[in-house]
Amino acid sequence: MRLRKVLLLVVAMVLVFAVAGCANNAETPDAGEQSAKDQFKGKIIGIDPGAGIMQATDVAVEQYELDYEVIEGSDATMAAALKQAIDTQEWVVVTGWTPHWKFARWDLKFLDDPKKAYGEAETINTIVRLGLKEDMPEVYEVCDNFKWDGKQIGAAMALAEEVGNDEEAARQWVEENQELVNSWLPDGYDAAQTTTTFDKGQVTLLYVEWACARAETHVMADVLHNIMGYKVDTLPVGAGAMYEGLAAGEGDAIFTAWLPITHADYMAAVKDKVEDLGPNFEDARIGLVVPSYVTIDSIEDLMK
Ligand code: PBE
Repeated sequence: MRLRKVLLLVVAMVLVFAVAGCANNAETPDAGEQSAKDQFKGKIIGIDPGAGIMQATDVAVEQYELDYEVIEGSDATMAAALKQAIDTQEWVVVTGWTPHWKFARWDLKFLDDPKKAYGEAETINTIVRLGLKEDMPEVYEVCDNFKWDGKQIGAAMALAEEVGNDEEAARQWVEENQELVNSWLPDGYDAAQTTTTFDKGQVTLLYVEWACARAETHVMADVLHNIMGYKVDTLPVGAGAMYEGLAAGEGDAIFTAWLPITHADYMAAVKDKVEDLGPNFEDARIGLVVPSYVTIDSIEDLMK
């Protein structure tokens, strides 16, 4: 009797597991039936918390009622997450912007933003400390003249990725773009001629480790150093420290002021203590970016 009971129990248990297993299988939908949120694993891959795009993402989460976790990281971790997902053809949604080399490397698209949580196209401006014009007129002049387009900054960013060293990549880019660099240089300088004496003074450039800012800053550092003969420090900091440092006179220039939207708060806090030299790049844009194979097209679809 006892043995039969045990056997029955075993059979019953096997049956229960089998049924549960079947039920489980039946409940797992095909990839096509999964919600967008499931496919994205409920995550938006973000960057450094100080970036304006992260504040804009908080606005987007609220406006579109997105039940997603925004993951903090950096430009580099965001690009790595993008690469990993694309390698395995999985869905991924990242905080993205242009200019950025990722659009040249992969097929990507911005999700439509009908509520304009990320604003519209804006410019990247050069901002200098007060007094630079009087103290270092040539530095002021080249900063004021600095301006390039998507192809030019795109090539500089691509070189940095390829070479793996921002300084070397900037040197190479400047050598390959002498005509444009000459249009920025004050009288008496020639992009074809580098110097070996660095006796013109010390210039400090503040930036954040965003691909575009790295390219802008190192190209200008190369021009100021190797062509114009200044000692140049390039200091990577957080976004807040970049603006505060410039306002406090700890830095001479920044080339990555996204205005009027993305850095509106940072700029408002220092606007009387710095000088805005205007755009060095037109048509910058931030938003949410996905690989083109992702079958949704709008931020509104993230909750579908
Ligand atoms: N970015 C790149 C920055 C500005 C430059 C878009 C990541 C930001 O969001 O603040």
